[in-house]
Amino acid sequence: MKPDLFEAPDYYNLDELLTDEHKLVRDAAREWVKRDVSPIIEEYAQKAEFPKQIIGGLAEIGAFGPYIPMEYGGAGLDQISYGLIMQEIERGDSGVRSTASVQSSLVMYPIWKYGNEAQRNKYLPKLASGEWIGSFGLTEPDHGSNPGGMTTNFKDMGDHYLLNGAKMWISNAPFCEIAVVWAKNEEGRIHGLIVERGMEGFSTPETHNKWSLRASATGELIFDNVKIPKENLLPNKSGLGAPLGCLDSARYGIAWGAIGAAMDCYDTALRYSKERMQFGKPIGQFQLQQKKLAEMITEITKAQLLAWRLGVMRENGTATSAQISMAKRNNVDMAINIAREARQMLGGMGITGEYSIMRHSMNLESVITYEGTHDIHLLITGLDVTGLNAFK
Ligand code: TGC
Ligand code: FAD
Repeated sequence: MKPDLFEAPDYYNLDELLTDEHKLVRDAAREWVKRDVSPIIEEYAQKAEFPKQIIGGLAEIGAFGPYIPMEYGGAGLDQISYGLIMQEIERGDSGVRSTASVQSSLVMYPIWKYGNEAQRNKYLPKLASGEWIGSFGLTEPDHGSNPGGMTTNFKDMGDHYLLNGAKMWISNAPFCEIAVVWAKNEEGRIHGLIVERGMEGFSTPETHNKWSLRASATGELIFDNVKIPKENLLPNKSGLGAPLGCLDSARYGIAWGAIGAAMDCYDTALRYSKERMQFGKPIGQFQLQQKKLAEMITEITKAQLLAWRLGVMRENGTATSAQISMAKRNNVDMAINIAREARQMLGGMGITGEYSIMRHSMNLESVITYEGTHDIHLLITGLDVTGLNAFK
């Protein structure tokens, strides 16, 4: 793979909206990605393996629980810093950002928000340091966009719960130490349970043959009469709103992360357009190529503004779930379109692993599907503006 020469576009001087702390956090993550991710990521994507050696670095840049209080081992940062870290990591690879998103927003967040003090103290510091990696089990083979239909269930056996069912498409599953699993009790109410590796009847087979997110490990979570200690139930929130609340946090991070992937594609195509000569000129001198680049930087700038404003609203507690859906949907769509255009600008070279664009393009096919598909987020916006529910 070519050396990482990335220079971040900032067409509207958005750095002026950031504090010194935001810039420090972002620059540290950017440097780490250049040093520890870019040189190895293509090889790991090619061999379809998560590079476990970067887990310590992810913890050091604050990617595991950026906004979780420091008393639990988190970085104690604000929502903009969290977004900027996700942007920088996904600039390197969406699969690496996936690992950080799941750990922070889908595992640490529910333990922090819905767990008790004993659970916070037991799990959060080890998750923040990367000693333990977690996964989040919501999707099932027959229930993806409609998680409320889940059939995974647990029964109260007096001194423990008995968990049965299966989750599919679970990031980090093959090597997770713990899983936050959503299951129905005997009354059909959804609760979160912490399942630990080693519990009898719990297995995590890996999903193979993915063309997308190849540097992220995906798998199943299978529960065959797993005995769950009662203290592993998250006590402070139940119902579908509990997992959906975690998704709000992760979707917000993805809205930033997708900008990173788009910036990397744009920056690569811009540099290539000045170097690649055809018909005696750099291809960047042709109007058709300039149109592509001009549209890319316009869309990136709009996405940056959307994410920044959403971050301000997340920080002051006023962002709605529907506003998060809009940003996730818009920014991932923006990134996937830019990846496609940038790939074309590199001609044949664009399909090789010499450049990051094709990998981003394939990764974004997962990002546009997980955490709520492109169409589901459109329907959430539709419901919000009309008051009419297309899901019922
Ligand atoms: P609905 O009746 O609308 O809502 C049920 C309850 O949930 C509340 N709620 C929310 N609460 C918090 N945050 C949100 N975003 C919420 N959205 C809804 C709602 O108020 C209600 O509460 P209550 O108290 O009245 O019961 O639910 P529905 O069954 O009609 O479904 C709505 C729908 C389709 C929007 C929702 O289920 C959905 O978002 N589906 C998409 C599923 C999804 O996003 N799955 C993601 C799985 S995790 C994943 O992909 C991780 S990838 C990670 C990586 O690698 O980066
Ligand atoms: P389906 O729900 O079957 O949807 C199929 C198509 O139908 C989609 O285009 C969808 O938009 C459309 N559709 C569905 N309902 C409607 C409707 N009402 N109106 C119009 N169109 C509709 N899940 C987890 O729980 N944890 C994870 O860590 C996780 N990681 C993932 C990692 C990867 C790489 C991938 C690919 C997925 C991951 N997922 C995870 C699952 C992901 O959230 C689901 O794939 C996603 O929610 C869609 O569910 P589905 O694949 O079952 O598609």
